[in-house]
Amino acid sequence: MRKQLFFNTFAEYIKRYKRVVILTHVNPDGDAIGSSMAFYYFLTKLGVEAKVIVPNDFPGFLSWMPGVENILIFDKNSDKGVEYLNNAELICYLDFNHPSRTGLVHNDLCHCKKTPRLLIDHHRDADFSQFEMYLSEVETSSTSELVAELIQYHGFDKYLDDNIATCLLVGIMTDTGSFSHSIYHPETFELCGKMISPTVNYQLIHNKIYNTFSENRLRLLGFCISNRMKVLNEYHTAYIYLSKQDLETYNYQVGDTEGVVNFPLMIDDIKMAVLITERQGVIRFSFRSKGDFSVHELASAHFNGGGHVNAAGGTLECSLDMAVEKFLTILPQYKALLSK
Ligand SMILES: [Mn+2]
Repeated sequence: MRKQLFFNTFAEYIKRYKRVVILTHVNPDGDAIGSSMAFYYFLTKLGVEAKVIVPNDFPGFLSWMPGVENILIFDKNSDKGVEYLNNAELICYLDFNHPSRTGLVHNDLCHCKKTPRLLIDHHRDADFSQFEMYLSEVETSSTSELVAELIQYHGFDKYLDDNIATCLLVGIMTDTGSFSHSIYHPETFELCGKMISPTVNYQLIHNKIYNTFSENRLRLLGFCISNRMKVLNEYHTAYIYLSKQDLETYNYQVGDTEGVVNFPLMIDDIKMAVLITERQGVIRFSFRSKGDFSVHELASAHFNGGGHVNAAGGTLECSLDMAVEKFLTILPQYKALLSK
């Protein structure tokens, strides 16, 4: 569906539904929470009753954001979550496009297959046949930017307030690494410029997101770089691996490894950075790249994942050692692309 058509028809469309659920992906990040909350506020202003569901808890650095106390965290309160899903007349997917990205919600989502779906997302490979309405733009910084555009279309003067602006700025800021990547057009900056105001202070928001580490989190970052980073100059690649034991040593809290994967890219000539983490029963991969090397291709071909050209994720069910081994085994086939 074309963007303009989505914008033109949205207000009339959404008012047909009385009970709407806004759902985002597992391990929600700044864009997931920011876009979902801004969309929630917008729907409320349009007179549409909405509930926001996240599959599991969000990291502490997002806990100050407006309205997040009303988010239903599914794995803490699944009875209520199931009730919301079953009562919903419309389910909106924000910042993901496949039900498998919803963790524990997935199963219950399958039970309400007949409920219409709406999509607002910037990830690849969406199957549009499952959506009644969709806004899917791969070449956009974030889902928050899409929600910002939607609200701007209906009139910032009428609908933008400090809560919405704050949520959207968090989403765009975090998905672009503070405006350092994934920006495809100048409108990203223009939109942000319009959302900053005397009462929406960008510097303050930035501080709340990035400068609120615990001591343990900063020490874990130092440990990752000093003790757990391997640089493979031949492949212009660096990776960091973390065992469960490592995480326990630093009293790991949700979100503590957020951003760690970006650090190896600070090395000149490193084109791909990888964070390999041992989690409950699975090994999680996080990929980042500079330039046109697609970590999405690599993650979807070998690690049951995907994402964007410069940022992707994946998982393997095996030991940490085997996961590292597997990564090292597939690397040679990308040597030419990484050397470009
Ligand atoms: Mn996003």
